[in-house]
Order: sequence, then C-alpha cells, then structure tokens
Amino acid sequence: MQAAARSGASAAPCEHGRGCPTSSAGGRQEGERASGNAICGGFAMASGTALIYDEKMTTHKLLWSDPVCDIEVPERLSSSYEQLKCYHLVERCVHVPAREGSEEEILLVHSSEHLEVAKSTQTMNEEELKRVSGNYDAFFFHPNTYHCARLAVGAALQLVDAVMSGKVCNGMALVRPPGHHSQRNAANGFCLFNNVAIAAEYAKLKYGLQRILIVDWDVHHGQGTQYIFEEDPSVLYFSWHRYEHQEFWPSLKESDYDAVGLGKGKGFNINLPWNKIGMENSDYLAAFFHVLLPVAFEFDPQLVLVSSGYDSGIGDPEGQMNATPEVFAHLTQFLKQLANGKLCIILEGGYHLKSLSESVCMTVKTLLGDPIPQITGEMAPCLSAVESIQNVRAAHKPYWKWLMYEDTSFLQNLSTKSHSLKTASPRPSTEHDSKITNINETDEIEKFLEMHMTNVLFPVPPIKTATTDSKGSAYLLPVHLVKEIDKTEVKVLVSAFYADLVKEDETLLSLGSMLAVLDKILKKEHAFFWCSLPTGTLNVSNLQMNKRTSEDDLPLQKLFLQLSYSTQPQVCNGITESPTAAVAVALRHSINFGLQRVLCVFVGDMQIVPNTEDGKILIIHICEKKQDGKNNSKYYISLNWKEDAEGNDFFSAVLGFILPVAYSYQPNLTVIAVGPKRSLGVHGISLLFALLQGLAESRIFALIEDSEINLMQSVAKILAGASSPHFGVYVPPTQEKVNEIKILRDQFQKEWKMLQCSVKDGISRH
Ligand code: Q9C
Ligand code: ZN
Repeated sequence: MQAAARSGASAAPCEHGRGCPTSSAGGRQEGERASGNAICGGFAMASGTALIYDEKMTTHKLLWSDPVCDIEVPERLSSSYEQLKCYHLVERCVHVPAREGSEEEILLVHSSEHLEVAKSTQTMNEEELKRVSGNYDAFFFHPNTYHCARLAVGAALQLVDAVMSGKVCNGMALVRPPGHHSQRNAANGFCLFNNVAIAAEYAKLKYGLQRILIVDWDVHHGQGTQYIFEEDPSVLYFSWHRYEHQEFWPSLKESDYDAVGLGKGKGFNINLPWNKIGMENSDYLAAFFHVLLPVAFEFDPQLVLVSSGYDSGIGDPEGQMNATPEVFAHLTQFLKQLANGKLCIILEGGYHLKSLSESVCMTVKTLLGDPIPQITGEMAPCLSAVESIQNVRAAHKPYWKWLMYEDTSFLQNLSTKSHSLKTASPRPSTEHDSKITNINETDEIEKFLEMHMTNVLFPVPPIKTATTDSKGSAYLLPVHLVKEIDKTEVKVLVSAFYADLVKEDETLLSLGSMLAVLDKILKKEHAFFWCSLPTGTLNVSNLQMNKRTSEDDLPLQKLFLQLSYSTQPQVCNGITESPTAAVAVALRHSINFGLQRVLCVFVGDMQIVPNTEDGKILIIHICEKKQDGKNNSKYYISLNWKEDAEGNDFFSAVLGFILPVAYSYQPNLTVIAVGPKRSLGVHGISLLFALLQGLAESRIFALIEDSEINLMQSVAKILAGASSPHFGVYVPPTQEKVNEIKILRDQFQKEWKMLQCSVKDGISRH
C-alpha cells in the first residue's frame, strides 16, 4: 500500500477564483487518500494516478528575442499545475518525484555527440548559447537547459516505472523541454532529448515489453519519434498533425499518410495529416474511431505512451485548431481501455496557457476516473478530415487485418488542394502583424474557455456505481448498494404508467429494484437530505441562500450545505438484474422524467420493442438474426452479430458503427440491456460498456437478465472504474461481418455523420 505524498493545501482558496468550480470535484475526495493500490474482489490491482511535476523545469527559458521560440515559456508548466491545484486534482494524485535521466538512459536514443553538445552548454555565456542554438531548427539553450532536459527524461522514466511496477495504474508527467521533435543527433522544435522515445526504449529494456503504442496528439508531427522507430515493429507510432500539404512546419514529405514505416517496421508508423486548420472535436473523434483505435486494439499494446501536446486544442497560436478541452477527456478515456489501463501521458506542446491548462486538467480528471463531460460541437467530421482518414486507411490496408475487407481506396483529388490555390493570401503577413492580431484572439479564447468550462464541467456524483441487493451483489465490489423501494411504494410509482406490466408480484419487485437505481442516476436527490434533517429545523421560508443565518443556527447552515450539495446527482451509473421487460419501463421512465435522448443498446432477444418514432429513444439491437416485423430506421437499428468463438471480433462493430452512431446522437443517458439468447460473450459486452462511458456524462444504466456472475462482475468493475479491462483475444472480423458494417454505414452515414470514413457519398461538415 502506497501512502500519498500530498502537495498543495486542499483548504487554500483558489487564486483563480471564478475560473475554478471547486465544487465540481464533489465531496468524494474529502478524506479519501490518494493511494496507489486497491483491493477488489480479493485481488490487489493497480489503481491510482501518478502526477509528476518539478518546478525546476521552469528554469529553462529563452534569454534573447526570438519570435519563433518565444511561445515555449516556463508558465506553460506552472499554470497547468496551478489549474490542477484549483480543481483539487493534485491532492487526488500520487505524487511521484522527477529524477535526472542518466547518460546511459539518454544514449538509448541519442548519439554521444548530441549528449556532449548538450552537456557543454551548461557553462556557456549568452553569446555562446545563442551560437549553439543557431545550429538547430527552432531551439534555444539556457545554462539550465541540460539539467531540465535530464529531469524531463527522468520524469518520463519515473512515470513508466510507477505504472509498470503497479504502484499506480496510470499517470501524467508535466515536463519541459518537450521531446518529440528531437532526433538521435539533433535538437529541434523546442525539444532537446526525446522523452517519450527514451521512455519506450527504457520500457522495452527494463520490462521486456514487445509492444508499445505511442499516441502523439500534439498538433506537430513528431518526426523525431518517427525517425527513431520507423524500422521498429515493437513500437507503433501514431501522429496526427497540421500539414496543409506540406506547407506547415516541419514541412516534410515523410509526414504524409504514405510514410507507413520501413523494413520490419512497415505498418507501424501511422501519420494522419490535417490539410486544413480549424479541426474540431468531431474530427479528432473520427480519427480515433476509424483509424487509431481499431489499429490499437489489433496491435494490443502492453503499454501506451502519449506524446501529449495540447497545441491541437482551441486557441493555440501554432495549431489554429478548434478542439475544446473536454475532447482530451474522451481521447484519454479511450486510451485507458488499452494495455490493461497502463497509460503514461507526457507533456509536449501547448502554447495557449488557458487552453493548455484546462486540457491538462481534463486529462488528469479522466485518468482519475471522474465521469466524462459531454462532448460539444457538431458531431460530423469535416470533408478534409474524412479525406485524410480515407487516405491513411488506404495506406495501411496491406498491414492490418481489420482493414483487409474494407473497400477503402486512395483519394487523389483532395478538396483542400484546389481550394488553397484559389484563396492564396494576397499579402503575406509579417511575424509582427500576426502577433498583434493574435493577442486579441488569445484574450477572446480565454474568455470563451472560462465560460465553456463552467458549462461543460459538472459535479462528480459521490457514488460511482449503484446496484440493489440481489443474489450476485456480494460479488460486485466496489459498487454501492441502494435500498430497494418498498413494494407498495413501487406500485404507486409504477402503476400510473405501467399498469400493464405489473400484474405479477415478482415483476413488480424487480421493477422496484430497477427503478430505485435508475432514479438515483436520473434525479438530483433532494428528498434524501430532507429526510435526514433533525426535526424542527425545516423552515422553508428561511431557505434562501442570500438570507443570513445566526451563528447558533448551525443546523440550518448545515442544511444549506446539504442543499447545495444535494443538487448533485447521487450516482453516476448503475447495474440491476432485471427481466428484459424492465427495459421498456426504464426507457419510458427516463423519457417521462424529461430526458430528450436515451440510447439503448440491447443485446439478445427483445420481447417488447419500444416506440422510437419521436427520436427520444435510439435503439441499437445486437442479435444473431434480424427479428421479423421490425425494419431498420433512423432510431431502430438492428446489428446482426454473433461473436466469434475463438476470441473477440466485436471491436470493429463497436468502433466502426456503434460508437460513431452513439456520438452522433449525443444521448443524455445510455441504457445497456442484456437479454436472453445474447449473441455476445462477456468480452464483447464488456467492450460495449467500456467504450460507451464517454457519452451522457458517463451515465450508464445496465439491465442484465438472469446473468452469470461473471458478466455482472465484469460490468461492475468497468463501471466502477476499478479494474483494468480485459476484452479477450483480438480476432479480425470476417468478410461477411465487415460487409454487415459496410451496409449499415452506407445506410446511415447521412443521418449519423460520425460514421463517415470515406468521401463517396457522405455529407460532411464543411
Ligand atoms: N518557421 C512542440 O510543440 N515552429 N514544438 C518553427 C519555423 C516550431 C513546436 C517555425 C514549433 C515547434 C513541442
Ligand atoms: Zn507541438
């Protein structure tokens, strides 16, 4: 057991004031120790999130004027850390100290010449530093740079050790200088040593790893990382980057989609070039659904490293993209499903301080297991994004089994190519001009983000997962038991709407259990707290927040606290063992409660198919054979899928179809029901639960009929976030199954636009 070293006094008022909805951290962490391990079901497993930050890395700074380098400032690190403190995230993490990476460790990737040059800068004067810096494209040395760069390397290695040793499950290292442009023999693009590349080599050597995934979501191409691993099949490198047909820095031919790796490394280098600025949340999600995630599940990494640049976020002067901070929560949530959760996130770029720090916070919150904010923006990728996605899929078709039967082909005439010729800028703006206009824009984005984050963030429910007492619940640690509703109470609750369903006592009872849990997810529970008040304190006329209460009126003050607290939802998600007839009740109940969009993924035979015509319910029905009498429509989609006996072949269905439809719909609640004659095993169902958690502020309601304890346990662990997921051995889909997805995609991509991954006849956001 690991006791947490705490940093930052939790009671200290936040300097940032209004920008910090501190209540959003919820009451859960009060008194909760940030620990590295948890006991669950008798097994000790890694839990907890490491955070590495060392103030010393803020001493590397630019000493002279250089408009190319002046955005890489020490405040990038300090303001990110301050914002983490503001959200009370620092105290919930396990503090892991940085250390200096050794020379030997640096030599895992770099030449001794490069190391010696870097070392020699420690004692140089400004003039000499300037001269050496001039030998590289976009780099500056400070006398402390060498020391900071060694700390940045060491921080990445400490993070790998913390995760690989099981001390924590995942973590983030805030480092400077960044690493991904750095090459064997050269500093480049603000990077001296390639922190992430060294971390990968170190993990291979020290832990004998054979498969490591590097996800580079920085807006620049990590050409340094590409060069280091391009012949190495044990490291799969994925990078998306602003490219603009090679116009954008570093302007390399080898940053394009056709650079797939060399020799034995063919297929293990994946470049997704963005040929337009202004990419949004939906473009990044589409890249994950249709490129990165399917490859990643097939690759099955033992460790995931993220080259985590936030210059791909809104407001960044380099990237000029429009993705908002919560997108990084979604990206992180997806990556947590790989490598048994072993995820190390290492900072790279990010130059808009507010955008950077909010995005860092969204990432760490997600590592900690907080519910995921709903994604904003139109859920349709733009034409240029779809074109890039299509081409990278075509380029990798020879190397990946999941692409084998996809009829994806290269697109020659890109919409951006002719367009860019027509709209060539009449007057090239100078560096100075663009900086002046950017200042106002930076301020505007800061104001926007201030508002945006208060809209997007919501209080974390005190209880993550609820269930009612049933025969299996004893095995469902760490879920929380909800008191079942009394039978007469259920009758009152149910009979008004569902009289037809409540003839039998047994049905009534299980409906009662089900509704007890569902209500906890739907409602902001006032009643709970009112009941718990001491008698005599309930004077409604005093219940106004602006009314001052006397010092001795403590119960009333307490009531205020409880009331403000009680406007939070009680529970994030829940599981019940109910007959499948209860699904119709649950859906109707949620709509009656006022929800506008409920997604229901139903696995198995469905007795009652609810009416979905008003669009308030979207049903995705997974069954072996299409049930008669029910045609596919926008809000009722039958997906015929019988899981392979050899392993799990459901990945491509979830990533290529279910997730894109679900994200296009943007539900307020996700109901996942498992009925009789289910055509999916525990692994396929687990995958569904794991990947749908980014929707509906992570509100998932599981209704499982007559299940094995195995399934209940697996689902409970995923929902409670207490277990590293296990989805079984990857099996590629058969041609027939790929075809099933293709038909559905063609049928629905005009309505559910996140399905688009090629430009044949889809309609995209322009
Ligand atoms: N005209 C990272 O984000 N721009 N590095 C050079 C030359 C350099 C970015 C422009 C941008 C480096 C880690
Ligand atoms: Zn960058």
